[in-house]
This record gives sequence, C-alpha cells and structure tokens, in this order.
Amino acid sequence: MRTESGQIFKLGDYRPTDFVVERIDLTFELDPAATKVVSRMILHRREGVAADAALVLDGDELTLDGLQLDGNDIDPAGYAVTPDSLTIRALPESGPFEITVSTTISPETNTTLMGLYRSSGVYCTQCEAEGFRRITYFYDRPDVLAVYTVTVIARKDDAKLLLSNGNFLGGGDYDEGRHFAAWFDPHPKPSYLFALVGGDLGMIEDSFTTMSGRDVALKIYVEHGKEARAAYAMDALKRSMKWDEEVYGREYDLDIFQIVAVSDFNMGAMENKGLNVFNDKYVLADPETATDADYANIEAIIAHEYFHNWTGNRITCRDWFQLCLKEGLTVYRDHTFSADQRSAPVKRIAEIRLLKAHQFPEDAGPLAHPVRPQKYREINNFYTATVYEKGSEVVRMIRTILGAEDFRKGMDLYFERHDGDASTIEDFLACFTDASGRDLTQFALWYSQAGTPLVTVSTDWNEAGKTFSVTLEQSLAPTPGQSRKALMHIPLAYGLILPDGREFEGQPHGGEAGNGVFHLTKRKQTFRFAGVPERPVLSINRGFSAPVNIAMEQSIADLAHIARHDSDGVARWQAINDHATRSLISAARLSRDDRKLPSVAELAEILIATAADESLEPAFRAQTLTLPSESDIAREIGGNIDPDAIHAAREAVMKEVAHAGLETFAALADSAPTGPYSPDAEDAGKRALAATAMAYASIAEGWPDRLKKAFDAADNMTMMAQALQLLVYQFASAEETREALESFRARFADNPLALDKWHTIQAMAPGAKSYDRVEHLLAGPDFDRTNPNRMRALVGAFSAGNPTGFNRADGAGYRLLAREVIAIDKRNPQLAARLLTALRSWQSLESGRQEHARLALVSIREAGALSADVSDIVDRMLP
Ligand code: 0A1
Ligand code: ZN
Repeated sequence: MRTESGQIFKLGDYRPTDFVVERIDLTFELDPAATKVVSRMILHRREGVAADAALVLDGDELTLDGLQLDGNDIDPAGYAVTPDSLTIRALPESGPFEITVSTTISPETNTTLMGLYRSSGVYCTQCEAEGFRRITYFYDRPDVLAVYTVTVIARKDDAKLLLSNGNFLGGGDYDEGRHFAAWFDPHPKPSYLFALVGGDLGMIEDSFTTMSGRDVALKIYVEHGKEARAAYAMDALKRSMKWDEEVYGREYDLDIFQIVAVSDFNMGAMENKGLNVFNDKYVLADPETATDADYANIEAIIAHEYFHNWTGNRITCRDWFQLCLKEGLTVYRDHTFSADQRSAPVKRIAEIRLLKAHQFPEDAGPLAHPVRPQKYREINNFYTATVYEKGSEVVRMIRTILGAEDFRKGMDLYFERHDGDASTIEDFLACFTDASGRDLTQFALWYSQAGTPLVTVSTDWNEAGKTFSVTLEQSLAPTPGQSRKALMHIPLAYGLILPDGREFEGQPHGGEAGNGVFHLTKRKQTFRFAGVPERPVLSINRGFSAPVNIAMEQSIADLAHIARHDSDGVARWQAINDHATRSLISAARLSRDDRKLPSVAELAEILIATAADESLEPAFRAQTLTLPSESDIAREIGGNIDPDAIHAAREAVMKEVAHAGLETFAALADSAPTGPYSPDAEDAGKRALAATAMAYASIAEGWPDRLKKAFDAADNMTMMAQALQLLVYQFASAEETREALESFRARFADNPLALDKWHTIQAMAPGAKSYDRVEHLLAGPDFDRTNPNRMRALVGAFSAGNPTGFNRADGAGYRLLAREVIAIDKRNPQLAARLLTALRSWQSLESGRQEHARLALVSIREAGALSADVSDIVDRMLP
C-alpha cells in the first residue's frame, strides 16, 4: 500500500515519456502466494530524447527478481530499483531493444483489490488507475499504448479457466499438473486496460453478429450455480452492442467479448479490453433476489462498460486529468441508452435526482473540483460524481448547444480523427467546433471551473405593450483553489406557457436564443419577447438543460400551471418537486423552532391528483409522489442543518398527504402487476407506483399488519424489500417487523447480495437508535468487513443514507465512521477513502454536530500511517 508521499500531480506538468513501448509479452505463473511475472517489452527511444536519458518505470510494492537487456542480465550498476520505481540507464541510442523484467507478487495477501488479487478463490486484476504497477514495473500511465500478448500458466486444480484481453491464441498442457492459455490483443492499449482472470467459474454464452456481419462470441462467467442469474446481463449486453451500432455507428472489434463477475470489487465494473470485470452485484439478478433498481443498474453498467470500448479504449486519455473524456462521455452514452430502452422523462428525472443528491453537494463542499481537475494527490479519489455525472451533463450541454445533427457529426469526427489516440478535452471539443463551426471557448470553462452556477431569474410582464422579458443573471461561488470565476456559457431550455396551456412561439431579442434555448453568456442578460397575447408563465431550465441552481420567485400558481401544461414531462415533475421543496423547507424551519407546521393541502391535492391520473405513466407518477429526500432538503437549506428538524418536517408533510389521499394510495398500493415477473420498464414502473403508494397508505393506516401481509405475499424482491423497508422505518418495534427481518435473514442466509439489502434497510432506518443497530450488525458473526459490498451496504448506507442516525447529536455516528475508516484503510485504502466522503458536507451542519464531525476527522488524521487515499480526503476536508 502506498502511504502518503505528499506529491502533487499537476495538469500543466504533462510531458510524454522518453521511450516508446511497442509491444509487451507477459507471462504469468499463477500461484496464490508467489505468482511469477515476466514482462518482455520492445521499446525505442523517442526521437529527440537525449542519449543519456534513463528509462524510469513505475512500481508499487514490487520486488525485482531479474532484469535483462536484449537477453543479457543488466549489471547492477546500470540500474536502480525501489519498490516504487525502476530506473535503467545506458540504453541503446537508437533502434528497438528488449527489456525483460521479472517480479514475484502475492495475490492472496493483496487486500487492496488493485493489481492482481484473489476474490473467493478467483485470480483477477484491477489496473485502473494505477494497479498495473503492482504487477510489474512499467510506464503505468494512459498515454503509453502497447500491443499485449499474455500467457497464463496455472495448476489445473488452482485455475481451470485462464483469461486475458483480446482473442484466444491457444492453450493446453504446460507441465506436470499445469496448463496454459495465450491471448493476443491486436489493439494497442494502456496498461490500465490490462486484465487477467484465473479460476473455476460457470459460464453462459451467446453470440452477436455485428453490422458488418462478423460473429462475436459473448461469454459471461460467474460462480458455479449462479449462471441463470447472468441472463439479464447477457440480454443487456446484446442490446448495448446493437444500440452503439445504430446510434453511433460503432462496431465491436474483437472475436470475443467476455465478462467476469467477482465478489470483491472496489467499484461497479471495469472496461478492460475484451474482458470486462464486474462487481457481481451488477451482473447477478433474478426476481427473487434483485429489485427493479438492480436490473436497471445492471443494464446501465453493462452498457457503460461496453460503450467504453470506443469511448475510453479505442480513444483513451492522455493523462488522468482527462478522466472525464472517457467517463463523462461514456456516462452520457449510457444515460441515453437507458433513456431509449426505458421512459426518457422518467430516466431523466432519476438522473437529475442523482446529480443533485451526489454531485451538487460535492461541488458545494471542501471536495469540490473541476470536471477536469488541475491537480491531484491521489487519482483514485477523482472517480467522483463530478467527473462522471457532471462530466456527462457537460456532454449533454454540447448536444443542446449544437443540436442532434451537429453533435453526431462531431462524434463521428472524434472517432475518425482520434481512433488509437490518447486524447485530451481540447481534442474532443475541437471536433465539435470543426463539425459545427461553433466556438466553444467560453463553454470549455465547464471543464475547468468547479462549483454549481447559480442563475437568478426574474420576469417582467408589460400588459399594455404585450411584452414579456426574462432577465437572467449568473454567479459562481468560490471553490477550493478557485476564488475568482469567469462567466460561463449556460444553455437554458425554456418555454413560455400561455394561460390556456399553449406555448408562445415567438423569438426573443436581447441575446442569443434558438430552438427554445437561452444562451446565457454574460453576467446579466435580458431576453425580450414582443407580441405576447397574455401573461405567460416561464418554464426555465427545462429537462435540466444545464446543471445549475435556479433562484426565481415563482408563485405556487405558476408552478401549478407548469405542472399541468408543460409540454416537457421533466419540467412538469420539476415544478411539482419545486413546490414540494418549498413546503418542506418552510416546514423544516418551523420544526427547528418548535413551531406548528402549516397545512400543505395544496401540495397534497396536486400529489394525489397526480397519483390518480391514469393518463400519466406509472413510473412518472411514482417519481412525482416521491418527496425530496431529507438530504435534498438539507442541501436546499444550505447551512446550520438540523437533520432531526428536517426529518420531523418531512414526516409531517408525508403524513398529511397520506391522510388526505388514503383511498387513492390504498388502491394503488395493491396495483402491482401480478403474474410472471418482468423487469421491463412498464412493469417496473407499475411496481414503483404501488411501492410509493404503499408508503403513504401505511403511514395513514398506522398498522404494520398490512405491510407484513405485503411482505409475506411478495413474489419478487422489489415489493418484498419495499414492505420490509417500510416496516423497519415506520414500525421499528412492531412484532411484525421483527418477524419480517428474521424471515428475510433466514431465507437469504446464503445469498450475500440479498443480505446486503437486509443490512442497508436497517442501516438507513431513521432515528438515533439506528446507530446501536449498526454497531450490533457490524459485530454479527457473519459480517465480513473485508468485502467492499458488505461495508458499503452497512457502513456506507448508514453514513451516506441515514441523515438522522449518522448525524446523531452526540457524534457517535461520526466516531463509528472514523473508527471503521481507520481500520479498513490498512487493507483497502480506496474503500476507506470513499466511505469517508460521507462527511463531505460536515461544515453545513449546526455547530454542535459540526464540532463532533471535526473531531472525528481530526482523530483520523491523528491515527497516523494513513494511506495516500485517506490522507488526501482528510486534508481536503479539514481547513
Ligand atoms: N473505469 C471504470 C471505473 C473504475 C475505476 C477504478 C477502478 O478501480 C478499482 C475500478 C473501476 C468505469 O468507469 O466503469
Ligand atoms: Zn466508466
């Protein structure tokens, strides 16, 4: 494990390597404790590089067994080696030469889950971002592209199956008890895309015929006995392959595409060339154990990794500062894929919710950074909501500005111009400029300026002159390291809705606007519409065209008008959500001051009407009925947060709505589709509506027996988990709740992914007592702290998803997190650092909690011997 070196990497310091790696041949002799790795590289000195320049390769906790130049041992005086680097001097001035590096590594003791490690007896690798250097000394950076040949040798009883990137070359017996397999990947790639898997796994296979008629073998490997649970992932893979051909003209480029599911993985999945490695949570699904959300996640992540084949693998990043080049773009592509497979507005609403819940707080706190960071200490800490989700929003804005046609032209040009390159954001933007003629210089600030812009909107209606004007003013608060900000180009989609619900079609004067989009490029701009027959209602930032906060004094009547008439479904949801947010904020303020809460009858009426409106799709109704979360309310309030007051306010509002609409909710609670389960969007939407209605109905009815009945009757995990969650949240001490928890635990005792849900539901139960519950569960005999999914399901869910429990006024929640972070950091720094980010908004808490949180952070800092990952986060969070 790398400990803190304090080194800071800067975007401006980029320099190409002195040597070019043309090819690399790797041989692995797998062994749990001592895997031998031999790397033979063909290199040449880059033109113009001094003859005395040394070859400096990266390592991480490595020991060198042997080193040769063109087959001859290098004299120890000719090189210097440490666990982190290998420097070789006296190399040929011109022409190619071969360097052979031998190392021995121990997969079974590699608990970092980076490099080569073992997960439930399976050898697997994770090399992004800097894991390859834990396998062998190499130029472990994304701009070094080489052609890989890999030979894997293993005892047959230790690893039956031997996989690597690319196409299968051949294999067979090697020596007594051992066999081998060789793989060749013709596409030059950076080391972070290298993968190797060895083990005994079950498999399902299928095939795909590409647009040019090539057959591609598709294989998904899972633990034996779990094969049937990979069927949905396979289906999602085939749909992704087809979609990328149809929408982007991208064809797959090897004879085989393989996916391996492993149970110990730090992230969701990894796009290694031709051999994706997945967290098994995002492969395995069946109706009994997976929810509709799990199915949707599997579809999205399978697509995401597959789409990386072009956006990430064929065109990669020049350096890690350009991470959003592949991630933002690929998230954008997987979002549009899911929107096409499902309901586009419902998908967009879910994206907006996620962005606001995760990215907005990141951008407003001490961990804020630009979509393309300018510096980092530990790159692992930059796989963030900002790089991924805001990065995707930035691509989406490019499409909004250019229009669909020019956007596609720009993408085509990008694929044509940069195939095989390690590229930059500048390269990417230049393609859109060249394809459309549009200057994106100001727009490019979205990549370099952190923070969520605020757009203040005011309108003016002149009855006599029949003119309507919209004034937009932008501002961007300082963020760490960026005190002064330049003016951004913010594309704001809008509509003017007349009293009869029609839209006013006229174009404004005063600034650039077209296709229903205001282009805000100055600090303040007024767009004037003439000849407007009657006072219109402004619908702004339709579809969330820009990831900004909007400040606008819009009456409840105007919001209701938008909610009724907007031609854009997302805007209708936004209007109702804004109305609900406003009611919740004022209720939270009153609750904090122990004052009586006013009635929310108007909001209740809208929500109940939406619930009952059969002309709307069920999934949309479910989204609308889901009130802003406690964290959403906290974010909107901004500072001096009292999580208990927010919780009380939200409960009170839900209760009033529940009582007012009991009849509607009770009927809808029973409306989940019956018959064989289908994970498709239509049935999932109906279940979502039933599940949301069940939440209201059970509040109003006040009895847990109905929920227990729903729990017992559920024939799928979606409805079962919802019933269990409501029992735990609403009737914590009821006998029914105890019984349901016990029955769930017993039923899924041998299914860790299902038990994760059991842990998460309890970890997220509101109230101070959930802390004791979490301590109890952590101490449970079967709880495995070494597995990232288990830790995220319990500690992650508690600290990031339970505002009242985690933020207990006595600070016990923070101390629990600090203790766990310190302990896990010794094994798995990446996981520890990620769990710790749950405290990123600590400065917006009220002063008592703030002090407890600060002390918890200080205790981590003072624990000493921290990894680079955790100390980077702690240092950025503590002023
Ligand atoms: N590139 C992957 C994300 C990923 C990043 C780092 C990892 O290291 C543990 C693993 C995966 C993606 O975007 O899916
Ligand atoms: Zn990705």
